[in-house]
Amino acid sequence: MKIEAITLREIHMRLKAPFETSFGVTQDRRILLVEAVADGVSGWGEVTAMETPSYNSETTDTAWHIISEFIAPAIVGRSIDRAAEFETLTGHIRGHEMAKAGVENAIWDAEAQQKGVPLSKLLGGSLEEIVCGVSLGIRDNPASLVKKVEEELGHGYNRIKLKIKLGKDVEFVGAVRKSFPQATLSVDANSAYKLEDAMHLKRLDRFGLLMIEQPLYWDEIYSHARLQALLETALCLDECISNSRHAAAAIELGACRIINIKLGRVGGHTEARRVHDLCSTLGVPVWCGGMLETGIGRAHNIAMSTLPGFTLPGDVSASRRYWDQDIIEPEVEVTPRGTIHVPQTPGLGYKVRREAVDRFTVRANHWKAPTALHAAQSQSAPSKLEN
Ligand code: OSB
Ligand code: MG
Repeated sequence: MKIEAITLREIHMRLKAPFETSFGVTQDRRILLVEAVADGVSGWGEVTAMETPSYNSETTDTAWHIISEFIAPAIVGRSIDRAAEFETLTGHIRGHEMAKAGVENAIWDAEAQQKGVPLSKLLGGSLEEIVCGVSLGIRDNPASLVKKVEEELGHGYNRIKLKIKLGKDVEFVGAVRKSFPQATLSVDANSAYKLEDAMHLKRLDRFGLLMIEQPLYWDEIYSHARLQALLETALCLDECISNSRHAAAAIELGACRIINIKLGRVGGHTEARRVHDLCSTLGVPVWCGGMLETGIGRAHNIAMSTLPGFTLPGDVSASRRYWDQDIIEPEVEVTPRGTIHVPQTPGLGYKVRREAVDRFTVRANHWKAPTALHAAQSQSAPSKLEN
C-alpha cells in the first residue's frame, strides 16, 4: 500500500452533557481526525487525546504538532504491505501513542476497504455482537447518580462504571449498590488516590465491584501491586499501560487482574492486539475503554472489541449518549439487551458524513506524495498545505 496523502483536521463538537472525572470536567471537545489515502482508498482514524494533559500527557495540540511535524512527513509517499507495518515507519518517535494511533488506525481502515473485509475481520476478530457498558461521570449527590444508573440499566447496558474521587466514592457507590443489589458495577478513579489511601479504598470491597480501575498514579505500576495485595476487589489498569511490555510487567507483579485496552493509549490496533494476545495467553480478561469519541473512534473500538479476549463489557456505547448528531452513518446504536451489532461491510462499516465533518472543522493540514513525474523533476519532500 502506498500512503499517498494524509489530511489532518481539528473538529469542535459539544458533548450533550458535561462529563466529570477526578481530573476535571469535559464538554467542548477538540478532536483530531485523520484521513489517510492509500492506493486511492480513504481510511479514517481519530486521535483520542483530551484537550488538557490530565488523563495522560498528550493533548489535542501536542498530537497536532507530532502528526504535522513528524508522523505525516515520515509516512507520506512511503509504501508498506500492511497497516501492521506502520510502526516500522514511526518507531523512532517516542511516546505520543494517541497521535500515532489516529494515523495508524486510518491506514487499518484503508487496508480493510482495499481487501473488501470488515476491519473486525482484518484484525482477527470473530464476535458479531459486542457487549456494552457505560461510564458515568461524577455527580453532585448520590440520589442523582442512582437516578442516572436506573436510566442506563433501563436501556439495557450490562455494566455500569462510576467515576469516583475522594469525597465522592464510598457513599455514592453504597447508594447505587443499595438500589441495585444485582447490577454489575465498577468504579474508575483516574489516578485520584495515593497508596496511603489503601485502607480507605478497602471500604469499597464490601460492594462486590467487578473492578476498581486505575486508583493510583497514572504513570506507575508497582504501587498498584502493593494495593492489589491488600484488596479483595480486582484492580484494572488503564492510564499506566501504554504497551504490551507494561501489561506483561503489571500482570507479573500482580498489579491488576483485568486490563482496559484503549487504542489511543497503546498507539493503535497493532499494539492493542499485542496487549490482547498477551492477556489471552495469561488468562487476564480485557475490555475496551472509551475516550468520549466521535463515531469514527467508536467504530474502531467496536472492531477491536470483536477479538476473543474481550470478555468483559466495554465502555463502547451509543452515539446518542454523547452527541446530538454524530459524524457517521448510521450512528452507533445499542440493542435493548445492551449490545452492538458489529457491521459486516468493508472497513469501519459506517459511512463518514463529510458534510458534518466539514461543518465542524476549524483547521486542516494536508500532505500529498509527489507524483512520479513531479518527483523525477524536483526530488521534493511531500508537499504540505495549511489553511
Ligand atoms: O478513564 O476511562 C476513562 C473518558 C475520558 C477520559 C478517560 C476515561 C473516560 C471514560 C469515558 O471513562 C468512556 C466513554 O464513555 O467514552
Ligand atoms: Mg479509565
